[in-house]
Amino acid sequence: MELPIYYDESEEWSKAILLYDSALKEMNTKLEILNNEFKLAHSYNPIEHITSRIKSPESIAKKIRHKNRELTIENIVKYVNDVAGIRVICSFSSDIYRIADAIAKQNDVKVLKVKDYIMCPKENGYKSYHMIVSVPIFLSNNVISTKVEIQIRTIAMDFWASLEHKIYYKFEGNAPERIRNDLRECADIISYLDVKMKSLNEEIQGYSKNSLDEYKDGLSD
Ligand code: 0O2
Repeated sequence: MELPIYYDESEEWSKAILLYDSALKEMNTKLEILNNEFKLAHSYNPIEHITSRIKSPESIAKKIRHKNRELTIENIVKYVNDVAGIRVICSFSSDIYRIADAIAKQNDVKVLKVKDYIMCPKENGYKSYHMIVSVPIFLSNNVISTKVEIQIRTIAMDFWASLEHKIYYKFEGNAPERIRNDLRECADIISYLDVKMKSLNEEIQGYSKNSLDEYKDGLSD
């Protein structure tokens, strides 16, 4: 990993990366367990898929500069909350809060910050639920609390965010007004789609085995 930091700090940086990587592993396991438990209880997977990443050195350096901080490991650990990032993609919007609550309730997880861009979407239309948490990482001689950013969103929100991200980079943050308006319109369509899909799913879940059999009998009459 090439980060323009002082050469004599590189061992320290390797240790930081080990901690971030371990924190991602911990969170991945926690989320997988929750997904399996929900599947057993509700017969469907609330989590569609999970991705995780360690932030690129360029991106870390850019964020530190943006925060007007000197590029030191101490500042990165203190001020860059998303060096370790995990993205949880859910099928339905109701699953987002279920997952977030279940994570927040775990004794070893400390919620440091929440940004609910679903209740309060960004001006551009961005929707997602963000949590900064810390988890303990057990090393041979000590335990170190390590930060992870968790982004939780629906498939539809993720679809929108990936296109917006591409557009943002293509135009270096200055997309033409017509494109920005179209994106906001798409954000509204996506919100409508999420509401519709959620109520359809609730309706399907409402069918018990008996009422399904009655429905099928009615079709064959
Ligand atoms: P990348 O390349 O995805 O890593 P903080 O110090 O935590 O309070 P920060 O990091 O600005 O401040 O917090 P915020 O708003 O929670 O944003 C963190 C991440 O959310 C971003 O990381 C993006 O991944 C995502 N995000 C936030 N706003 C938008 C948006 O308008 N559009 C899209 N597509 N994604 C967004 P990075 O580091 O900016 O980028």
